[in-house]
Amino acid sequence: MFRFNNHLWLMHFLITAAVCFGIIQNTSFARTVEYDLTIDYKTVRFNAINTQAMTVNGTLPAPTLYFQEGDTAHILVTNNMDVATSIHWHGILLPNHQDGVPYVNHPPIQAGDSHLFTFTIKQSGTYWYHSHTGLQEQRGVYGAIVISPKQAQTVPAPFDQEATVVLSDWINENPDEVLRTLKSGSDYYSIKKGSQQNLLSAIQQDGLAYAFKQALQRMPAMDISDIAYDKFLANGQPETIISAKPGEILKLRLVNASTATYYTLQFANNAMEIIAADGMDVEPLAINHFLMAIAETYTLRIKVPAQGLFELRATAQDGSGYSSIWIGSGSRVAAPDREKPNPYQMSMPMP
Ligand SMILES: [Cu+2]
Repeated sequence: MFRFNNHLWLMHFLITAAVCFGIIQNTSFARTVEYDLTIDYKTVRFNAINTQAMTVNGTLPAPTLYFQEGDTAHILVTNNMDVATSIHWHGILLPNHQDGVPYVNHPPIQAGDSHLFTFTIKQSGTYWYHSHTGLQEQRGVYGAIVISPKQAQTVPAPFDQEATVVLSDWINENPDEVLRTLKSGSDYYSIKKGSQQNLLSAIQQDGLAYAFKQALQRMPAMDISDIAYDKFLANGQPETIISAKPGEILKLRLVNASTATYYTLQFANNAMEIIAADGMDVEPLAINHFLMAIAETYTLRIKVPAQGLFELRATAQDGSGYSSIWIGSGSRVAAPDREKPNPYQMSMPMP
């Protein structure tokens, strides 16, 4: 009898403990993080002309969404435009029907409608989100997603601060018009950025043999980027500043949300370290410069080398322009200009 009572007491204790532990777990870990994202038109002026962008909550890029691994995301996307839209969560592990690609995962978000996305955050790192409808991404519907690991942390040692920069390309012309021009096979954009290929430029750039071979094969002139962009942007501006003291160590998350631009990243004349790529931590790699493809994310460890404002320059691969991230304080130390690629050597073997 005594033994039986003792057993019951033990059961009661274990159940109570399990329930309490569950409650504690719920309150300390399983947070629900809510975001309201409204997509609407906005007039912007990047290059002397007012043009119509599509923005999320009125900003370009869209607001950075912060989560912690284990959170439940509740993201309400409202479409205030007069055309359908969508948001795709790029690189996020989630159930297929939450992935946001119209006609693949669920119907588009129609004009005036809202859609609530709900999913559990199962990873950490740097990711991004963007419209998956028509050419809306080119118009400004993109933003970063930053997920911290499960252990609660703000800026982890040995970093003194953390920043996120979204790189993008901007053209004043309506992207649908751009696509029409490209499909017509016109030289319009190569003329606009001065990269058109003809007999004279072939002679000047030592590319006569290459141009002759291309002509024989009836191949049109190739360029690294088909489009002549009006501006390259870092967090929605040609340049952005991250204030830091000499010796400080910065964790810099980069997202390439461009539609058609790869960038070469170079930090003045200093080394930097890649510590994560596409959300995954990697063995730290010290590097002088690197090429960043469309839709990639990288996390860099950057030490402010001395007194000065040092330029981390993102140069478009075709050499047609760049955006700048200035890091530090004081007088400016620019990154060196990169040599423009020779369009007559693009099919040469790599050195
Ligand atoms: Cu994507």
